[in-house]
Amino acid sequence: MAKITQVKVVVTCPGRNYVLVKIETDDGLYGWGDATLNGRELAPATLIEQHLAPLLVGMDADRIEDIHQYLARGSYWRGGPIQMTALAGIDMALWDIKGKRAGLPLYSLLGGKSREGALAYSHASGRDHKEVEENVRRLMERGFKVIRVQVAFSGTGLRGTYGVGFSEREEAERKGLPMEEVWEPAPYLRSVPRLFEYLRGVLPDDLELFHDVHERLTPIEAARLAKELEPYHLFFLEDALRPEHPESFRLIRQHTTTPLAMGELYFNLYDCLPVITGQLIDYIRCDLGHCGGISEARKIAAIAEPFAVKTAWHGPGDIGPIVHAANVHLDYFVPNFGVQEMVVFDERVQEVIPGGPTFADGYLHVSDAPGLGTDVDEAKAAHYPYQRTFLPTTRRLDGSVHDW
Ligand code: KDG
Ligand code: MG
Repeated sequence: MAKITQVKVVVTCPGRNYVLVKIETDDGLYGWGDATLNGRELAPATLIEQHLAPLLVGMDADRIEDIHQYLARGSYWRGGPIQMTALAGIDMALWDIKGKRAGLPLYSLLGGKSREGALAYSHASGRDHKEVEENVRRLMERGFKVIRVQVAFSGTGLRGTYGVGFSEREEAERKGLPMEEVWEPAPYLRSVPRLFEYLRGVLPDDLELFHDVHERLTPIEAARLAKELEPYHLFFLEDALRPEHPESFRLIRQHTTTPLAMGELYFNLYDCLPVITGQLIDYIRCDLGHCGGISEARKIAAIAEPFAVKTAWHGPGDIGPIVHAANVHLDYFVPNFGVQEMVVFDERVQEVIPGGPTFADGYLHVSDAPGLGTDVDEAKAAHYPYQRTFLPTTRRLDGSVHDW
């Protein structure tokens, strides 16, 4: 028995906001988790501080699954990004403590290594084909074997598209309010196959490429895109549909063999079930920091295994090094691992949250340190107070709201 004595939330902004959860036990140990929800950071932070911390103090930190069930089901109000992000932060901190008590890295507690490193991907984008190619080549030089590519609609007059940044002038104009993309399906659907046609003509065959739709298409548009991309053999087509439409993946499947990935807007294993058990996707890519943490993700991976669905956990910069470390620990263990998204964190982030995964020759690694191997420098975190920021939003040419 290791009684929880304190649950503390640290919100810090070393370049971007992170919500960090520290749990301490009466045997002198502590663990850190990450409960960051991009653009809504104070919601999970407040939930933990005001509602969950008082429940946790006095509980046995060793009983992670029981605590998980208690917070996920016992509260009546269940699921959704805010609650499952808060739960993820707590869950990771508890696994960190369990690892420290056992003197074992998390991957060892899960069942041990199935591989020596986690195949990783990064992002290349650009205003036109040439710029995307140059950015892909930069990543290849650093050792990447799998690369996500996104391109702006050059020449259409439309502003912004997912994965291609805004100019500093455009950002300054918004004065801290959400950036607004203007997006239309027709030019988008023309631009993506043209990008792949170009890249496949100039890049080596063994380089794996893919694209993130970011849940913007209707089922029939997604089927058309996946079909037109088939000759370019994508590693996968990411998040083609909104999470509300799991059954619509069947339509895409009926038209193409392009592999499909989905999941960063699924918040627990029940959200994932239809696409996994229906074999409607090939990669499940939940966010460990938003789907209830390691406890939920390891079940999702286990359910996916017999349905030939591999894992590709979400790994953008808006979740911190603690979640990225949890990702790679699971990647080491999970037999049906596929690929791992990664970012290189700003030096300030690495100073505040040391011990995250390291990258070498296309693969990610975690250390053998007990628990997750990550830590938080609370004094340094205090130098970077929270700053309100928003995710961008998207409108169509007629001014109506579209999914970002
Ligand atoms: O906060 C939103 C981001 O996490 C998301 O836009 C990143 O789609 C994403 C990805 O695949 O990394
Ligand atoms: Mg994505």
